[in-house]
Amino acid sequence: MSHPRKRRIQRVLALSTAALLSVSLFGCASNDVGHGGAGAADQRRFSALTVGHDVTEDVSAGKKKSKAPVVWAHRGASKIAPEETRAAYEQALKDGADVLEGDVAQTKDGVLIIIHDDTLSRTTNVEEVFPDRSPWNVRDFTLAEIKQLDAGSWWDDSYAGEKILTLREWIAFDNGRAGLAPELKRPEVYPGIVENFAREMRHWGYTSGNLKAKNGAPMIWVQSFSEQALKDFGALLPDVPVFALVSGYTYINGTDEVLADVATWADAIAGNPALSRASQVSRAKAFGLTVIGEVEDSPELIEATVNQGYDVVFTDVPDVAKAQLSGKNPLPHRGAVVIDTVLYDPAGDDIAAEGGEYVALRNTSNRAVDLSGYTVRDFSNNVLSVGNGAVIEPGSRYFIYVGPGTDRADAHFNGRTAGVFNNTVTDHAFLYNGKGIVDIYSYIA
Ligand SMILES: [Ca+2]
Ligand SMILES: [Ca+2]
Repeated sequence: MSHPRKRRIQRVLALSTAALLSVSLFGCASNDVGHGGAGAADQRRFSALTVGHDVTEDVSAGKKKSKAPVVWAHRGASKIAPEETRAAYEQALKDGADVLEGDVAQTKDGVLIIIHDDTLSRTTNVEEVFPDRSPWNVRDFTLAEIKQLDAGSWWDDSYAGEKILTLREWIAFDNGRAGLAPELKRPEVYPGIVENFAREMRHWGYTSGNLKAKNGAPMIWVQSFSEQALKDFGALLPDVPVFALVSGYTYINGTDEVLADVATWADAIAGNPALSRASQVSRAKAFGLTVIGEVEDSPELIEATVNQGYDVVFTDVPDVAKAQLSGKNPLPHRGAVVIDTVLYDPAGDDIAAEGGEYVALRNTSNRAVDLSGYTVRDFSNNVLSVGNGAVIEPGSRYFIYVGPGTDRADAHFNGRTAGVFNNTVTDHAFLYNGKGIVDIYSYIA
């Protein structure tokens, strides 16, 4: 019995050698989304199969059409509401996300739940509720204990009472409205997670790449950083498309041999649009792989992702991505104050008295702006305050330091003891006022 993925790659190799195979050979093929190839001669099939839907870019200018990438909401709308809660996923649906992403972990009593970190500390009040249970690893708590935790207050008091969802609650909540992209966490941490998860997929009937959500997106993509987990899962449910997260630039920057190998056991690879080039994206597609961007959040980086030809925009801010893709204003709350720069890797230590990491804001107007109510968050949702009563002068900059120091007319110090901005690959900073996100700054370290 031939493995579907192996069959797929054989087809793709045949395509690349037999230069001009009739498009119609594949054009009306089955809708096996997850195994969609994308050789140059295979474009029509790819368009029909991969995710995409046509958007009209400019009707008045003459019905110019192009395929829009699918938008995956990373941990839900995770820069508006607490990540991986019902609130974040509800917001993502409201924002038009095609696919909801969530991380699958396993409780002490073997229940699959949706949480990103290996510990409960960052995104719940576990340290208050269970003060003696350090280091608060997810795997050391039962579901009943985890359900006692508040998974919303850490983000904002208005989300108090949000709970960590079980995988079943997550799937039932979605109810097929959007596609789902569950990420399997490491089997070394959660023994048996792959088999447990495969049982759940069978329970829901999510056993095929042919399934579509009500919004037209592929119903199910399974992803993992663990190659072994994906191979083991593929052996159990070979028709469910899998996405190899491993090292977002490795595969797309790999040799032809590397891509040919990964295509035998995975249907999609990640790329980092801040580092990749369009030719690398198209090359990976020629191996039959769907190419998914690493998390991209600023309108500029989302635009780059689209222009490089990625199949999926994977983002914390599905509202921004959807607006950017449809030619609307991606940041409708944007005002006079913007993020000018992020000093993520200062000379010397990241944290130093009166120095170190900072975010510089810039006032693009000719009037002073009161910064009351403004905050900055980093990619990991650490919050930086701007300082009570701070004012940014006309045309001037104002510095938000991460570490300790004495506030000045043009600077506020947050007194943190560790840096928050990544010194490697891509990272993002978000500026909020009372209305929402007013600017997003993505950088390549
Ligand atoms: Ca994830
Ligand atoms: Ca740093």
